[in-house]
Amino acid sequence: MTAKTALITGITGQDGSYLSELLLDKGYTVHGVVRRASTFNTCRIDHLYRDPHDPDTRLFLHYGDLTDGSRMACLLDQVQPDEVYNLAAQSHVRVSFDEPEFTGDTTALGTTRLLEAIRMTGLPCRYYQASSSEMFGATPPPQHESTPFHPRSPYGVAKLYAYWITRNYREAYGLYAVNGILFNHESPRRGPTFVTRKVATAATRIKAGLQDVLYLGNLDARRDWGYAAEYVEAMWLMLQQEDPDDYVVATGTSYSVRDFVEYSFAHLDLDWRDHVRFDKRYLRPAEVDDLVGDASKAEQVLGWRPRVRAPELARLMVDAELNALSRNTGPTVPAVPSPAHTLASH
Ligand code: NAP
Ligand code: G4F
Repeated sequence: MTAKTALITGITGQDGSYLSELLLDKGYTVHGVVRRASTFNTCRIDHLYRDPHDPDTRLFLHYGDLTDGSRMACLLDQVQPDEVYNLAAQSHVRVSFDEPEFTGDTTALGTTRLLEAIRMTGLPCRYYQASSSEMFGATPPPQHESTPFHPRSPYGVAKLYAYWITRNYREAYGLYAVNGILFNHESPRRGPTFVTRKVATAATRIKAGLQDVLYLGNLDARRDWGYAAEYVEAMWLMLQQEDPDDYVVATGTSYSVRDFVEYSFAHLDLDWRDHVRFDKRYLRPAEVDDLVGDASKAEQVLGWRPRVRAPELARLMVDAELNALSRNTGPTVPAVPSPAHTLASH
């Protein structure tokens, strides 16, 4: 157990929820940055909520936004974290073509705002940047730490800026700052418009007779899909090393979207060809055709290895959807008091 304190941006997202669980299990006090919304947006971390009046509470939430640098500086000063995990981003590749300016502001410049806030407050904290395999884009696989970048979306370009500004603050100011270059990682907590979750949800609803058809875009794209709950361990390990460095985190395997669809439907004894239809609205102006990560550096230095691969991931996600459907609730919405109520009283 540790008495360390961590600050997580993007705590309400898929990875933020798994990372919070991991750090709380390790004895950390965890502070999360939550965007103000007109509805509660904490469903992925509701199960971690404890009444803040309870002296044993170790999870605290604060309103903040990566587009507001002075707020980030205030929070750092208030929280005095040992470790900062920057997971916040406009993270949807297709949406980044519709909102390139917002994506750049949040995903690229938001990183500079946070790093600059760390530099200005002079905190001796360690910094994790959520970099992405989207930065490799058009460069053929396998992709590793020295593979040239060729992003194919405003999101990929914004993440590449964030990657380089992180390296720049490490080189220029001696900050302990690392890039985790994570390949696609999924889970039952994945956002509903990413392809794996969209498929798992729809296949389960089709099996239950609640819908007939699933509309998808490019089925030929290939991804290196891993399990999010395993990937947050790699994030933590990166910040426990003596020296800061950058690491690829991946399974080293590649499957097409079609493969993932087939595994998901077959798990329910369904033939996907009877239900999946094409809709061009889900195509991107430029596609990333094939991602396969070489994570041998992470294995050698961090001792990190993936266990779950796409076929098992598909089954795991469908099982979670079945379970949620039988309880008549989303898999990420447990019926416990919400930390959003604490925020709402601020
Ligand atoms: P996610 O589920 O989309 O979560 C993104 C988080 O960022 C949410 O908590 C979101 O808040 C928050 N956020 C968005 N804009 C913000 C802003 N302007 N200020 C503060 N917070 C903001 O993403 P994820 O899958 O957990 O991924 C975590 C990080 O890793 C992201 O940076 C993503 O780009 C990167 N990444 C993901 C993968 C992957 O396969 N999952 C792979 C490589 C890299 P709301 O809940 O309010 O929307
Ligand atoms: O699930 P996706 O939207 O994920 P994508 O674009 O690979 O991005 C994810 O992984 C990145 C890491 O490489 C992260 F950095 C990023 O934040 C995000 O988490 O799409 C996967 C593939 C694409 O090739 C897309 O064209 O699935 C294809 N696809 C086909 N039909 C679809 C659909 N994608 C979505 N979202 N919806 C469809 O209907």
